[in-house]
Amino acid sequence: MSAREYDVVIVGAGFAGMYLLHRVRRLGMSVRVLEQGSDVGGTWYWNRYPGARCDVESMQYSYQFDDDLQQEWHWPERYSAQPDILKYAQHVADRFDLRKDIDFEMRLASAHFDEESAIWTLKAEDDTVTMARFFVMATGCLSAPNWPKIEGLKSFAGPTYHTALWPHEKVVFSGKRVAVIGTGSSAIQSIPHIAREATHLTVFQRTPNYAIPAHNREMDPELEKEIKTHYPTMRARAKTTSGGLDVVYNQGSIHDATPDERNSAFERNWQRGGLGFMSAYGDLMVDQSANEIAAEFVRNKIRERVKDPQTAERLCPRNVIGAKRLCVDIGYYETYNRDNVDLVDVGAAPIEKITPEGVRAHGRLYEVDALIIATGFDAMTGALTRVDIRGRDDASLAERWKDGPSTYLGLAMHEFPNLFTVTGPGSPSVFSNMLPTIEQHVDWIADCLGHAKSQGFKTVEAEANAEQDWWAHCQELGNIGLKTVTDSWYVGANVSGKARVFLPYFGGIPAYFKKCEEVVENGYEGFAFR
Ligand code: NA7
Repeated sequence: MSAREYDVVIVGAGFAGMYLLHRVRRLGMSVRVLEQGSDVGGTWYWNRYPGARCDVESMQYSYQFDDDLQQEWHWPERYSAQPDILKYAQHVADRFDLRKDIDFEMRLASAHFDEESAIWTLKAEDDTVTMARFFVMATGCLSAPNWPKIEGLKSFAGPTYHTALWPHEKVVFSGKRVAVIGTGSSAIQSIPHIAREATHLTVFQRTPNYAIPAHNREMDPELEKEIKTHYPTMRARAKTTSGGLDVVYNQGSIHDATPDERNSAFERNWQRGGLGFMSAYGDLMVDQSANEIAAEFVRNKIRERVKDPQTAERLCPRNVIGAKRLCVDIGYYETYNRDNVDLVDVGAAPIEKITPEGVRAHGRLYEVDALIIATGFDAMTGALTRVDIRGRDDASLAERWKDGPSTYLGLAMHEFPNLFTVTGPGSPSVFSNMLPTIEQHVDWIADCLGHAKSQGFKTVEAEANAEQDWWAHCQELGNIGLKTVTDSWYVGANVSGKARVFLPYFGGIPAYFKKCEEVVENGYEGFAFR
C-alpha cells in the first residue's frame, strides 16, 4: 500500500484518541486515527471480563467538553459496568461521526522521525504506511497486558484468558474448575462472578489487596437531575481536589482525633464507598502510623465479612493502604464464604509451574479446566515502549527508557519532536479521575498544534533541561510520603525486569493544571518551536 499523509496521526481510539480527533478536526488539520481494536473504547473495548466496571462514579467519569452530551447521556448505575461505558464511547463516536477517520484493526509497529522533512513515518503491523507531521500516542496508561513469567504457561491444555484481552463472545464457566492468578482490581471484580458460575474456583494470591465496597446501585434520578443542573460547578469543584474527584478531603491529622472520631470518619467513608476512602485525614499517605490506623480499620471489615478466621487473615493486606491503587469491590470478600472457592497463597513460595492439567504450587497440582490470568499491565510505559519509536538521530524511545522514562509534563520528550503523549508518565493520569485529565491533555495538545499551525512552525520539541527538571520534580514528589514504599505498578515493580521509577506525577491536579497553563502563558516555556 502506498503511504498516506496527514497533518496529525493519533494512535488509539479510546477516550483520549476520540476527543483528540474531534479537536484536531476543528483546527482544520487533516487527521487519521490508528486503532488496534475493531471499534472505539480503548480500555473499555478490551477489558470485557465478567464484572468489569469503572471505580470512579459515572457522573464524574465522563466527558465534559460538550454540555449537550453530558446532559443527554443517562448512566444506568452509580459505577457503570463495562458494557455501559463502551456504549457511551460508541454513542460519542456516532454523535461526532468519528469512525470515518479511524482505521480499525490497525496496530502500530514502528514510528520513525525524519529530521530533514520533519515527518513521522508510521508503519502498522499489516505494513500500512502513514506519514504525519504530528504524531500523538493516545494509547492509555493501562493497556499493555502484563503476562506473568511462570514456567509452562503456554502448556496449559484448557483455555487461558487474560482479563485485559477478554474474548468478545460470552465465556461459559458453568461445569468448570477455574483458576484465577492475581488478586488486583480485575481479579477482585471478576472473582465473585466466576465463583457464582464455576463448579470450583481456586484463587492464587501473591499479595492481598485493600478493597472498599462500591455500594453500587441504580442511578438515583433525583441525584442525576441535581448533578446535571449544576454540572459545571461540580466539574469545577472536582478540579480543585488533588485527584480531580468531587470528594471532600479532610486535611486534618488523624492524631488530633479521638478513637471514636476516627472510627466515625472511616465508617462514613466506608458507607459512602469507593476510592474516596482515604480522604478521611490529610496524613494517611505521609505518616506510617496514621496509615496503619486506616489499614487496620479495613482489615477489621475484612474480618467481619469473611467467616473463616484463617482465610480472613490471609486476605488481610499488611502493606501500606493506598500505596497501591485501592480496589473497589462488590461482594469480593464474601465470595470466600462459598464452599466452591479456595484461596492459595503464592506470596512466600511462588507458583512453581503451569502444566497441561493446571497450576502447581506448594508441591501440589491444582487441576483446572480454565485459567484466568489477572496480572495487570505494563502500566504507563508499556504501550509506548512496545512500539519501535525513533526520534531524532534514530534515538529509540524504548532504549532511552530502559532505566525508566522521563518526559516534560507527561506530554512530550526531548529528541522526539512533534510526538505527544496523552496522560504519559510524569502527568497526574492514574492518580486522578482519568476522563477530565484526558480532556485537559487533549485540549493542551490541540492548542499547541493550533499554535504551531498558525505560526507556521514545522516542529515542536521539549527542551532537554525542561524535561530533566520536570522529571526530577516528579521523582521528588513521588518520594514524599508512602507512595513508593510498596511494590506496585506505580513504580513499575509489577513487571519483571522493569526499572523501579515513580511513574505518575503526584503533585495533584490543581498544581499540574496550573503548571500547564503557565507554560503556555510563558510562550510555551520549555518547548522549542522551529
Ligand atoms: P494489578 O492491580 O497490577 O494486579 C495484578 C495482580 O496479579 C496482583 O495481585 C499481582 O500480585 C498478581 N500477579 C502478578 N504476577 C503474578 C505472578 N507471577 N504470580 C501470582 N500473582 C501475580 O492489575 P489489575 O488488572 O487487577 O488492575 C490494574 C488497574 O486497572 C487497577 O489498579 C485499576 O486502576 C484498574 P502482586 O500484587 O504484584 O504481588
